[in-house]
Amino acid sequence: MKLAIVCYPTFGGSGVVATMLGTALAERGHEVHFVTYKQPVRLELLSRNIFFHEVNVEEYPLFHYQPYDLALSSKLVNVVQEYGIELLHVHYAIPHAYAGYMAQQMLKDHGITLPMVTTLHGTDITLVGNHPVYKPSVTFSINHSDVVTSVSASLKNDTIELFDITKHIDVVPNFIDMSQYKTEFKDCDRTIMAFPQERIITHISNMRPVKRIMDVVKVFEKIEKEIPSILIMVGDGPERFAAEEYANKAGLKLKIKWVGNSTEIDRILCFSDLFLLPSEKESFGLAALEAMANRTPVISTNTGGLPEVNEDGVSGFTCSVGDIDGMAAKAIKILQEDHVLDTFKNAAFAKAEQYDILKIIPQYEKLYETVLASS
Ligand code: GMT
Repeated sequence: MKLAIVCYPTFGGSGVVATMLGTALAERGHEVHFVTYKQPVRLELLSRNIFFHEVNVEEYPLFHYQPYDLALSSKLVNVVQEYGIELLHVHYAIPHAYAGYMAQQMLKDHGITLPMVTTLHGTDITLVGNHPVYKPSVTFSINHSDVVTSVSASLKNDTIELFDITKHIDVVPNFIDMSQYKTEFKDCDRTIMAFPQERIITHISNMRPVKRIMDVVKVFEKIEKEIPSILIMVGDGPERFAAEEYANKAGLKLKIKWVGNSTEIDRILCFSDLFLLPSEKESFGLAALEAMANRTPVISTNTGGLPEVNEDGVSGFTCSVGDIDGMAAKAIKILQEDHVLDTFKNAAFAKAEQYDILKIIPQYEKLYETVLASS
């Protein structure tokens, strides 16, 4: 089938999921057109089935805010007509589902019916979409999508609780391509980062307030007092400066490596012993899944969809938001002895296998087929 995928092209989880989905669909023979304002960071264009269409927003002095949703819906109308697109899959409701709905309406004037699948990712529901400024538009675009999916059962419940939803929501969890993790990385050399006696702890995020990266540093501060270890902080964002400043004052300058945004996530995770994700809210926690696929156990909070991904006492532990002592104690329990760490590493990998792309992609394909058959 020919489908258009709309997503954010940045380092956020929704863009990563959309890119992995589109790439996997292209490998399975579908023609996939990405429509967004920049080439998605993880998108490799070298496939005869993958196309990228850039949305350009014309700057005009009259506009205080440039109308991206207008430019996106116009681009969709053009791409759909030019390439004979049969289905639209938008990732992250704001403003993608809204722009998609507008494109659907415009295409009707050309005699074209374009079914739209909307995937809810998290902050489009729990943080941003829920704000009164956006709520009516988000509610409308969810209710007027042909199919709605959410990445966890928890996010589905949040959506039903927070919005006046008349549409059925299918839970299709995020996924990972486990075939990439069945063999050891040849260059997975931990000695480039740490001394042999040190454990390697990692955190990856966009370092927005919801990620609570100060908690990461504070948990690490406690672990480091008991177990020789280093912390690798991957990503960048508004909370980084304060956390870095705190860490330096706490005497952790040489123990924490702030590496910024990275395209080498798997390379870093493959030599990590523990992943910390103390988020305030997380609809799924894709970074935790990536860690687990790399045999890295996870200490996370028990909020949102995290307990669905990180099984407490199996792939790691889950604690209450802000429970720094609890998270540090559980981390020490995992890291103290090699045989315990090995058990958690193996269990984390086994849990990640439940989310193998081969199990999830057919769920999307089935939804596509059903909606195409009924439109
Ligand atoms: O919070 C982020 O890292 C970005 C955000 C996004 O939409 O790009 O992530 C959300 O979607 C991810 C992919 O489905 C989920 O794994 C994240 O849990 C979710 N973030 C939140 O709910 C805070």
